[in-house]
Amino acid sequence: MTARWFRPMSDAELAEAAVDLFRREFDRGPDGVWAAPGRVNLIGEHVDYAGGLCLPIALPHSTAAAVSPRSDGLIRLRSTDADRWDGRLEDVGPGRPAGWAAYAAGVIWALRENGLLTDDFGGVDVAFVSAVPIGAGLSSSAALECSLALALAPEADRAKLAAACVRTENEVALAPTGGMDQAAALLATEGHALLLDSASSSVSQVPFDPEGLTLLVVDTRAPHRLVDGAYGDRRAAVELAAQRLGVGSLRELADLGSDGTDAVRSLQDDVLRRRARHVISEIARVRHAVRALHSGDFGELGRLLYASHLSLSCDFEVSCAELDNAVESTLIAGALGARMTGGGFGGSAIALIPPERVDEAIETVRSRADERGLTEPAFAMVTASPPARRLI
Ligand code: GAF
Repeated sequence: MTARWFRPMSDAELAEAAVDLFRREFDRGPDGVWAAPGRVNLIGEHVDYAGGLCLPIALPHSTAAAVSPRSDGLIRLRSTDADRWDGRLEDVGPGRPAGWAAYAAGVIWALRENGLLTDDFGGVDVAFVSAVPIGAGLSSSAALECSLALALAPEADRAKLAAACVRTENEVALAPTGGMDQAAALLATEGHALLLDSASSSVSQVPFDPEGLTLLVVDTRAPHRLVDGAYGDRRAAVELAAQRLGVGSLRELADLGSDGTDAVRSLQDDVLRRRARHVISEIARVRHAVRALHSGDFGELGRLLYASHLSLSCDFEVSCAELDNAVESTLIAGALGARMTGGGFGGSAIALIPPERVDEAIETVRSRADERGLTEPAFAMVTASPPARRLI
């Protein structure tokens, strides 16, 4: 049996598919088509909402939005992956609408709230086509939000667009996520990982070109949902740990080095202590990873990836059988390092692996998944790709 792949679409394919859907649904052509990528995070997981550092790359897989304005106050949303949604501008606000439309219509509300759309905005028709697999922990929702945000406010500062898309998730879709995914979609650049400092919201580009190595993504295809309570529980625990330790965020302790680690040890509650230990140690690993990338030390980067996975699995408890299998199997097959990426509880893993070991890694992941009765995973080989952009 051949392995299952999830493939990117070229910009031309995406644009054509989005225009086709738009024409079929609305009997006219769009004014333009914009796209935004999914992401994998190399390292720095579950730290963005603690003021931490993360290091995502943009994927070659993008979501496209074909868009034309309206003047009658209607919003009409279409997607190849979801039901049609029609509503009015006044139907959109905190907590509404429900479902996938929150992530698209919510962008309009958030852009207006943040002063990035004029008050006379009169509605819009949108057709989405996505090559980012949905529910795979690869930020399909951020790709959707950011493609539409760029279409509606193309001249706006990209960091401001990202902030509006985070408001969309937090306040309209009610998903208590941090800001990593939207920053990656709008601010990452080709050939680089984006070093995001969530404390200051500042970003810098770190060259990511692992010459002679492949970055393999394993979509476990296990169910994954960030609006489920577990993500919010982790965020609440991290915030409670900071409160008990008398700091505004755990980042403040991470910046103290061993004094910060000692402070975390003083937490009486075992669960809070382990959650905080993950955050502090993960921020340190990001700093090491940036140094490893600058010096081209991919062996060290690999060790950091696996240390991150162990911390996420043991201290933060957001891994699962499917993710552990992807990580262990790729390591057995010769990966330099591997880890779950994104929010966890399902979703995807990454492995940094010599190209001649990729086939064996895929076969090992698949056969061990089969032995354990796990869903058959899907694979992609990825490079650090361009951010959100206009296609036509
Ligand atoms: C999800 C969230 F959307 C991000 O903000 C981040 O917290 C990530 O999980 C975990 O690092 O992708």
